[in-house]
Amino acid sequence: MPLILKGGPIHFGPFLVTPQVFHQTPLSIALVNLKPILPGHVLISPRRVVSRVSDLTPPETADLFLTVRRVGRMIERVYGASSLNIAIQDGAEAGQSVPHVHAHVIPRRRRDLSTTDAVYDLLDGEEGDLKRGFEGRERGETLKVDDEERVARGPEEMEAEAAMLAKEMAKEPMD
Ligand code: AMW
Repeated sequence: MPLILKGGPIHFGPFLVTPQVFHQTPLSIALVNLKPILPGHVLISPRRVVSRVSDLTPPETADLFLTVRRVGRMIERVYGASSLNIAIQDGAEAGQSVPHVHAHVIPRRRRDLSTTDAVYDLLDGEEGDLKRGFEGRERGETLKVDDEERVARGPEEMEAEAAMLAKEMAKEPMD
């Protein structure tokens, strides 16, 4: 069943992601990832499409991190994790591929990757594309997203995960 959301279409950078959104506040959105590094890897963004953390207003900045905190707590519980990576690549040279501020929230378990810090290489893998994407955009090309090694998920899988996570968010305390 499609997730019904009030308030019209929601964009993540140039992408329409309304069916992938599992939580929203007046200023922030949380969506499932097209190419998660690990199961439960989600993204939190300001609702407004701006590239850099410095573009955010103070209320957007506060709301973004409050949303990261609440969503992170839920993700850790639902995916049976005991830690989280919370990461923002703020600008192309820092590895940002989608020019819309987003915090990665990645649930972590003991020995889930070859090394604990391998997650940074995997995030880094995304950034190669992001840089190419920005450079292409400057040349007037369509924005390319993501490394080609990880497989993009289909809309049905992402919608099902978003519906499951929306239900789990409803169980979270308000604070
Ligand atoms: W960056 O390298 O900009 O810090 O991260 C971009 C993230 O956005 C990656 O995790 C990538 O998988 C994800 N992504 C790219 N396109 C979409 C999309 N259409 N919907 C959801 N996530 C996406």
